Amino acid sequence: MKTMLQAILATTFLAIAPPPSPAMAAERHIENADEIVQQADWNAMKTVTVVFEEHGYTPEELRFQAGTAYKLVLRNEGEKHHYFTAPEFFRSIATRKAMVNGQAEIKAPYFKAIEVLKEGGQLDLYFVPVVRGRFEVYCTIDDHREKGMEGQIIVE
Ligand SMILES: [Cu+2]
Repeated sequence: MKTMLQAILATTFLAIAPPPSPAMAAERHIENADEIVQQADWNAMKTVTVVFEEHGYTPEELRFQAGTAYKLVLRNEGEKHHYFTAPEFFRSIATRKAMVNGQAEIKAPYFKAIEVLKEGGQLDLYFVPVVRGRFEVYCTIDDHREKGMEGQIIVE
């Protein structure tokens, strides 16, 4: 099963060297994303949590392994609403679904930005990183980014 996934990944972007910069990342979502999601080992899924506060993400730097299944927990513990805006990153991954507090499940090929509401809002994103590289994430509300609400996402 894993070999199959590696084969699928190899036909996508992983064979490209050096890793693409964010500007070179796909303008559309990963074409065989459904296949990548189906072949991934979800029993071995890793959970990564990012906490939003005024004005920053903790941790500031996220690292993922291409081909591994992840649940990315986005939790806003701040007093304001905040965005997790990362269009290049979202287009570079195979998205399985987003879940909101176990009450709603959203299936979409990819997202551009996710707003998590203040004082405890949470969204869980299930995905498989595909394209290796470095991507930015930032908050687009008011001057939050200038105040430090930005981070790096590294896919190895
Ligand atoms: Cu913000």
